[in-house]
Amino acid sequence: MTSDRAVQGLPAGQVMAAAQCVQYQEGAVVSRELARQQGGTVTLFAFDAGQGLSEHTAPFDALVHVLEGEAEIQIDRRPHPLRGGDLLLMPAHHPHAVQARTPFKMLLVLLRTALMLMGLLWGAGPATAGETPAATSRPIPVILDTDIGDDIDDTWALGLLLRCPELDLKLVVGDYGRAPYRARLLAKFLQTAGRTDVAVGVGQDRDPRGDGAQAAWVKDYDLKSYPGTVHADGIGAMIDLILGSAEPVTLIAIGPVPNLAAALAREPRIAQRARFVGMHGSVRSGYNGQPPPDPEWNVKADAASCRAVFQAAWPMTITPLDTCGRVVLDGERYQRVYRSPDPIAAAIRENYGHWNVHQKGKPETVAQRSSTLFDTVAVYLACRQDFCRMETVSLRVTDDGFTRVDPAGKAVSAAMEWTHLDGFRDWLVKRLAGGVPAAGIRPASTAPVSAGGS
Ligand SMILES: [Ca+2]
Repeated sequence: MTSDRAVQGLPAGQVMAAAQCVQYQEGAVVSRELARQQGGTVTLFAFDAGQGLSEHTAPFDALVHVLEGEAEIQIDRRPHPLRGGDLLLMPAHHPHAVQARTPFKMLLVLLRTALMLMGLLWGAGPATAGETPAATSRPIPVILDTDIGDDIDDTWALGLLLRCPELDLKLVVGDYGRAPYRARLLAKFLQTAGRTDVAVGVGQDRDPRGDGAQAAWVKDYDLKSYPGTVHADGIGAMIDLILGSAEPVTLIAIGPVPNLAAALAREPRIAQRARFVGMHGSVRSGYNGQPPPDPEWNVKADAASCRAVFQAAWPMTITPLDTCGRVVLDGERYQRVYRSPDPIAAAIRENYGHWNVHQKGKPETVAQRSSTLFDTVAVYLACRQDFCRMETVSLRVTDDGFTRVDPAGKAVSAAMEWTHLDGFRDWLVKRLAGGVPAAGIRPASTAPVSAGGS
């Protein structure tokens, strides 16, 4: 349901106490979006004492109005103490971080300029409530670290990533063993998608386990035939790309993370130059969508590596099972992808078929519905976060693969629940069915359009 009013959830013509519109939650950052228009958003935040938002950069100006409490906001690492009544402008493209000294509430006004343009140009359609492209005018450089070839959702996530013009995929690296098999899958998929500009990195193979469920799709594919670059040392390629990039790289991780732990051990400086977005953990809900949490596979498979990644200084955003475990496509939405002539959709469909045979699934399933598409949510979070409620939670990785809430743990921004799951499904389908040009194919003109023109 969409309202014509840009301001959701507030009665019109009624005076409200701003600070009463959002409530504190122990050990958490709670946010409530009050308004969303093409020109920007207005959001209320309530931070418990000690909570914060780790350093990040936004492509637009943001105005903070403190309602109550005390906080420190850093802009370009320079601290600014703030208390109730204060205003502060956080300029676009300058890294900033928020830390609550006491329980603290603020109103945040994001001022977009020509950002909507991108969604319109790329056929994403006009924004509806809960759907505004959080796209930057320049695509974000991305590395994908993936255990593609085990569960099938990595293949869907790679297809989605190639359909996100907000993201500029530079390098894909297979993680968690089966290195030659994963590299061949990645190379053939990229070649099929016409994206051989993307480099393939071979991950470490300390636990070779042969081929997996999609082996039939690459049985005749020779990695030497890939027209693009293949890095035998995928970990070194990640390090070089992160340290050599003029702007921060987004690392999207959708599998167990031994490569990333190895990269951090080899070159700790990468944590200062990249942000991590991952499909990891289980905070309140487990695999069945209910409490208690479970040891999630990407954490449990190599908890020591995951802990090293959580201890690094980079800002982290995750989709735990709480949100990603709920994404399945079926019905008309699924049919739009299943029947699409788009080469990426076709490659996903073929791989899903091979995977289903290997898993001894019912043959008719492939024509009816997807499996759970956990990893697609990490790709989504790398470019926008408006269909779910984000919460800053402090998490500790345990030896048995849990991500436990612990004030001494790593503060991560986690997608804790869907506010508009159908909106996400529609967005996913629109991209996977081929409604948006592949990233890397630019429209003829990307000249800025005045805000009034869109
Ligand atoms: Ca995966």
